Amino acid sequence: MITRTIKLLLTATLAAPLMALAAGEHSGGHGKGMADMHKGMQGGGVMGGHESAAGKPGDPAKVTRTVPVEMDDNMRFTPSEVSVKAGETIRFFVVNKGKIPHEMVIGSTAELDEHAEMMRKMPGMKHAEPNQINLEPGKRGGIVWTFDKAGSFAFACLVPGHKEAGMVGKIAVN
Ligand SMILES: [Cu+2]
Repeated sequence: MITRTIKLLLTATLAAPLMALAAGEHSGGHGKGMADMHKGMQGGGVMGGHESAAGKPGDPAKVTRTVPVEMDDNMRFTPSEVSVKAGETIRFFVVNKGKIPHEMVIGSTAELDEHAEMMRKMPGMKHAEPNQINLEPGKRGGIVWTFDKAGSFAFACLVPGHKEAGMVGKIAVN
C-alpha cells in the first residue's frame, strides 16, 4: 500500500511540469504538441514489444533523469552526446527550435540506418513509435527510454536529408 502511494505521487510529480509546459504553449487549445507529448510519455508498458538493441520503452514512473535536447535548423542536436548508466530510464525532453519539422529517433546505428532508408523510400510517412518523437516547429515532447544494455547507441533526425546533414547524436551506455 505504501509503495503504491509513493509510486502514484512520483507519477504526479514527474508529469506535472510537462503538463504545465504543454498547457502554456498552446493558447489555441490542445494542439499536436500535446498529442506528441502523450505519445512519448506513454512509451512504456502500453504498447510493449518494442525492443531495440538500444533498450526498450521506459516506464514514466521510473524515470531516473531528464535530459533536455534541442533540435534546430542547422541540423544539430544539442547536446549531441549523452552518457547514461546501464539500467537508467531517461526522459528526453525534446524541443524543436527550428522553423521546419524535426524528429528524434533512438536506436543502434544499424537500426537508424535501416529506418532512414525506409523514410527515403516513403517520404512523408507518419509513424509513432516509443523510441521517437516527431515535432513541428516550436513544439516540445518527450521520449521515455530504458537503456538496459551497455553499448554505443545513437539518435538521429530521420526527416530525409537531415541525418545526412549531420543531425545525429551519440548515446554511450556504460
Ligand atoms: Cu531534422
